[in-house]
Amino acid sequence: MLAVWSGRHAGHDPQHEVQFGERIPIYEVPARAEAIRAALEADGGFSLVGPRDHGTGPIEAVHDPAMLRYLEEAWRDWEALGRGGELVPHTVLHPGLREGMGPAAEPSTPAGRIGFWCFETMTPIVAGTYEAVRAAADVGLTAADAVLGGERAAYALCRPPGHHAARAVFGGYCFLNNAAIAAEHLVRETGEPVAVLDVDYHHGNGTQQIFWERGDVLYVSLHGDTRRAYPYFTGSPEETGAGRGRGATMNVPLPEGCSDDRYLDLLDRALEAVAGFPGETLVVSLGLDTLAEDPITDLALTLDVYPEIGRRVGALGRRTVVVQEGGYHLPSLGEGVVGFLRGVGGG
Ligand code: SP5
Ligand code: ZN
Repeated sequence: MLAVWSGRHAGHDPQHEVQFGERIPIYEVPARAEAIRAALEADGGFSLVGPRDHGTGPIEAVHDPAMLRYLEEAWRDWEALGRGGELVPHTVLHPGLREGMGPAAEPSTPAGRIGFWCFETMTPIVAGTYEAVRAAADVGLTAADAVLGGERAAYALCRPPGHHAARAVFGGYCFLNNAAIAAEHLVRETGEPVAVLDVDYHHGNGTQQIFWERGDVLYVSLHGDTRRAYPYFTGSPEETGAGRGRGATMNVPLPEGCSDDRYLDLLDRALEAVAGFPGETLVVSLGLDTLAEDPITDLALTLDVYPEIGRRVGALGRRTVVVQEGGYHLPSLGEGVVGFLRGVGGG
């Protein structure tokens, strides 16, 4: 199987995230991507290639161009103030602030701008962030090109991840929504509907928001029930899309301690929705943070289940782009990803 990756992810290397007012070591680290790459190489069944530069067009088809401009300028403008370290917001634009007064304009200072574009405190910007997020988007797009060129499946080792990034806001370790950018590229190139299946532990609020009113992109997600789990404000089963997108969003909340068997039963429901949706192209947002050992989540999946999840996804018979999202238990990441991909590929 073709696996696309870029070494430029390593420039996004913040040391901390701020959780509940505490500054703790960040979970989303470069070693994640290195562990996965090492496992793909050791396996021998993957050809690793670099990304092709797709420019800003496919990104701006999904995201507010002003947010992309902000990401490009953020670090330089912060440094120009004589600041360094890691750029994290100290205020964010809560909707209640301007209730009844119309939308805010983008502020012009670094302190104001980051709170305008970022929704939380766990997604710091550092010197290499912009290069890394542009590379991650290109990694996803290049994997999408591979299936457009006739590959049955391709893997995009994206880092930083993407599914929490919405059209005009970023957060959740995510800056640009690599899976949504790839999905939209596939819709435009094929003229056909595309399904997105999100198996990261967290609800892909960004992907859901981007395709909320789209009838030609299905979004189906299994995730820790957001009544207890991040990102808290989206992900309920009552959310099914709007306008032309009515019925093209499906959320399947998972209970705390969810076992392999229970997970596979719920996965089958999600896969039924994909099978009933037109089109022959699938994008999978793959997170390994569903694993029992993951340090930030609360399910009970074992490493043995990922090949079976992959096998059931592969049994849909659709050409498939697998995009890397989360997963924070470093010792298991490589085996989990390789197991899933071998399942998809029938290996
Ligand atoms: C892509 C992705 O997986 N993003 C995840 C972002 C989640 N970050 C916040 C999690 C806060 C939950 N608290 C965890 C407690 C750990 N003991
Ligand atoms: Zn996650």
